[in-house]
Amino acid sequence: MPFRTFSRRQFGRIAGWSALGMSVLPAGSGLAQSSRENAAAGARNSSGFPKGFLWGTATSSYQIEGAVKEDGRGPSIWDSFTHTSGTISDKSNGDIAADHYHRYKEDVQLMKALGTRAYRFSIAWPRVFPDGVGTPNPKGLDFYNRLLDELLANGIEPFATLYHWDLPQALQDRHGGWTSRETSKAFADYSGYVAQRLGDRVKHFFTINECSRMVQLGHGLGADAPGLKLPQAGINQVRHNVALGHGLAVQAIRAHARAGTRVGPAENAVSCVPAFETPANVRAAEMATRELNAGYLTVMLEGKYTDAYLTHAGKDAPQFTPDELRVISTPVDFVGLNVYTPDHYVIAADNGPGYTLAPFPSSFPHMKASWLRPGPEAMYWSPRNVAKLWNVKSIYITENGTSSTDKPAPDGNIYDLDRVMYLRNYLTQLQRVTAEGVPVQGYFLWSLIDNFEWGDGYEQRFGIYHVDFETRRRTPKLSAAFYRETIAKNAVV
Ligand code: PNW
Repeated sequence: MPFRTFSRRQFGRIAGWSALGMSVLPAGSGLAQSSRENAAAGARNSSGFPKGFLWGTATSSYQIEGAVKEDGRGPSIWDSFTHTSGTISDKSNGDIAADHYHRYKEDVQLMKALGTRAYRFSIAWPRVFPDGVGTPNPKGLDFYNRLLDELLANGIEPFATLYHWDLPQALQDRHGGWTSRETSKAFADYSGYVAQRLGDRVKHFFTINECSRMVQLGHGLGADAPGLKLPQAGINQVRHNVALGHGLAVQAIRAHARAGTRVGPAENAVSCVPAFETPANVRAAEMATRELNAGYLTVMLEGKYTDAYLTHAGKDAPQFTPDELRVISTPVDFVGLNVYTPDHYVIAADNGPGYTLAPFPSSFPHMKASWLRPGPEAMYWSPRNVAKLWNVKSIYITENGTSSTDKPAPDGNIYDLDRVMYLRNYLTQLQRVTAEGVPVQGYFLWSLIDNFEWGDGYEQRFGIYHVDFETRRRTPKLSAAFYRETIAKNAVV
C-alpha cells in the first residue's frame, strides 16, 4: 500500500514538488497516519467519496510509449498516419513520445507518489501480434509483464485497455481494417490471447476505447488514423463491426481469462445534460442519451439498434444478423465512461423525439482545447443516465481531465489553476452522484503525464505531470498536488 510506505517528504523529493512547500511536515509524521485521519474526515464530511473508492490515472500505449520499432513491434495505423504529411498540427509523431517504454519504473513511482491505487493503460496490439494475427511476439508481451509486476509491487492495480486505436497496419492493408468483420474477429483472437497470458495479474479489462471517436474521426472525418472519409453507409458498417469486435472480445476474454476477471467497454458516451433540472428535462436527457448512443452503448447493452437509428440510417443502415446483435450485447461486468464535456444540454419538447438539443452560444466557455467546454454536470448525468437507462451496476470513470497552457512560472512551477478548477468542479459532481448511490466505483484521471495528443501532437498537454519533450523529464504540476490531496482525504479539496 503506497500510504504505508510513502511519506510526504519522499513525495517532495521524488516528484520535485518541494518548492511549493508541499513536502514539509513535522518529523515522523508519515503520510500513512495523516491519510487515515483524512479518510475518516472525508467519510464524515459531505464532500467525501465512498469508502474504498478507487482513484487512478489513465494513459494509452501510442500516446506515451515510444519505442515504435523496438523488440519486434509491428507498425500500427497511427505510425503510418503520423508519418503522412498534413495529418498532425505540429508535424510530430509518437516515435519517442514520453519514452514510457524505457521509463515505466519512474512513471510507476509518479503514480505511487500521488497515492493512486489503480492505473488504466492500454496494450499495443502490434507489440503482441506484429502482423495483427498469427505468431505472437513474446518480447512485445514481455514489456507488459514487466509493467504489471512493477505496478503490483507498488500496490497499484492494473486496468488494461485492449484497444486504444493502434491497429496493426497489416490488418488495414489486408482487410481494410474495421471496414471488415475480419478485423473484429482478429481483435477477439488477440484479446483472448492477452487475457490468457496476463489474466493472472489483470482482473479488469476494457475492450475498446471510445468506439465513437475512432468511428467518426478515423473513418468519417479522416482526422484520426486510418484517415478515411467513408460515405455514410461505410461509416455505419464500421460502427457495427467495431461493436461486434467488442462483443467477440468480451466472449474471448471470458473463455481465456481466470474466473472472476471483469470486462467492459470504455466509451466516450454522448453526454446529455438536462438544461436545468425539471422532471421533463431529466426524462428528455435520458431519451436523448439512449438515441444518441444507439450504435454504441445502446446496442451493446440492449442488443438492438433503436427504431429511430435504423429509420434515420435508411438505405445506409449497417448489415447485421440477429446472431451478431446477440454477440454485441454479451453481458458486461461494468461500463467505463470517458467524461470530458457535456455534448448536449437537453430541453423537453413536444416534437417527434420528445426533446430539443440546445445549440451552444458562441460565448460558451471552453478550456484550452476548443472542443472541451466545461460542464461539470456531465460528470453527474453521464453515469446517472447510464445506470438508470440500462440498470448498470458498476461504472468506472475511465477518463476525465483537460489540457492547459502549462507554462512554467518564473519559479519553475506550473500553476495549472484552470486544470485544478476544472477537476475540482467535475469531482464535486462525481461526489454528488456517488452520494446518491449511483454505482461509480473508481475514477481514472486523464492523464498521468503529458503525451502525444493525436492530431494535436504535443500542443495539447493533458498530464498532471509535465513532460519536457527534449529531456523527457517529468515534473509535477499544481494539479498533481491537488489530486494527491483529494486522494488522501477521499474528498474534494
Ligand atoms: C480522449 N470530444 O479523446 C481519448 O481517449 C484520449 O486518447 C485523448 O488523449 C483524450 O480523450 C483527450 O483528448 C477525446 O470531442 C477526444 O468530446 C475528443 C473528445 C472526447 C475524448
